[in-house]
Amino acid sequence: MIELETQLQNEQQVALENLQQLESPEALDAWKQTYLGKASLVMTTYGKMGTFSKEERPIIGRAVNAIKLALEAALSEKEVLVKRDALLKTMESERLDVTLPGFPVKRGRMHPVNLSLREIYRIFGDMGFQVYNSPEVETDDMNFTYLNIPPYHPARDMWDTFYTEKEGVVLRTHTSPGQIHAMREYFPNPVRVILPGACMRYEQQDQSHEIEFMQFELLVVDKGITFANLKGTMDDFTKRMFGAGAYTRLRPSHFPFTEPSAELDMSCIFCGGQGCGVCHGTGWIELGGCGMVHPYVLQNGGYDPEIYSGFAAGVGIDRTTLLRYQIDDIRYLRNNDIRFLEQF
Ligand code: FA5
Repeated sequence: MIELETQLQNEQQVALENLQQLESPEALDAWKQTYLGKASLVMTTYGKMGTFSKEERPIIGRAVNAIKLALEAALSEKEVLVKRDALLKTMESERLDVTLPGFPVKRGRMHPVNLSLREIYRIFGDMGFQVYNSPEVETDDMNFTYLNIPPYHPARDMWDTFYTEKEGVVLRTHTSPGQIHAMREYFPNPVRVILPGACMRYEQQDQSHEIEFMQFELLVVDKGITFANLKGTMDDFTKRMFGAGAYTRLRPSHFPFTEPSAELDMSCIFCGGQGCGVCHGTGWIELGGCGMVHPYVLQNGGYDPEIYSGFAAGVGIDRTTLLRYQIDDIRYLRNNDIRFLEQF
């Protein structure tokens, strides 16, 4: 018994001495295994308790309990120290200087077409127009038939249409179908809306033609709307957008959904109307189509053409952007070149 007690005391001394040398959590685990694990002297002594005499048992029991507690206490104290040292080491090796300047975050910016669109909203907002969004994928009826372009009518050839595999569904070729949506929603109230959005045409791409481009449509319907309202509104818009020096003219034209119809031209802002490369020597730049809403279209929107009249216009926003920023090729707008986009 004396021998076991001495053994236990030696064990404690050796264990505590060893513990002082250890520096890593892994070494502490191994130490725990050796001195407090199943095969350790402490734990095997517990296992043999039944073999000791009645007198020996309390003496050995007390001794082994005291050693176990001492080893456990020493271990947890050491664990705290090892953890703290490890933390200090990583703080030292992975030093982070929070006062260093960070990497600048690259900021995006508005696309020039959206910059133009915002300006257009602002101008027409001033005049009391509301923005009305309508679908980019349309039915054949909305894109054509209700706009007075019946099936198989040659007027459909004015637009190079993307037909989808679904019978009667097309990608809208212009924002004009929005006229029908807006009228049906507003009826019987007056309409004064701007309809912006993407249009798609199967066209040969060149300096001024894209397959996908933006238009905005204007639609005003009320009692007593005249051609003078159309002219005044478009002239005001042009001056506000391109400067007071820009003047306009309406050139007779044809659209199936307006009667009479016109093209809106603006005096060339690059040469002051003298004639230059941009206006092909004519002194005029075309902005879009317009006219008085055709009675058939008014009817399709729900309005009685005997009581109501209205005007509509459709202007290309991409081409407006080219003029505004003096960009010479429409294809720059969508080829996503950061060197181009950064300039706005
Ligand atoms: C129309 O699309 C008519 N819906 C406009 C209209 C509305 C007339 C209301 C009367 C009343 P047009 O096909 O001319 O018209 O197109 C109008 C404008 O869209 C053009 O002046 C041009 O600025 C722009 N545009 C047309 N095709 C393209 C294209 N492929 N790429 C870029 N812009 C285009």
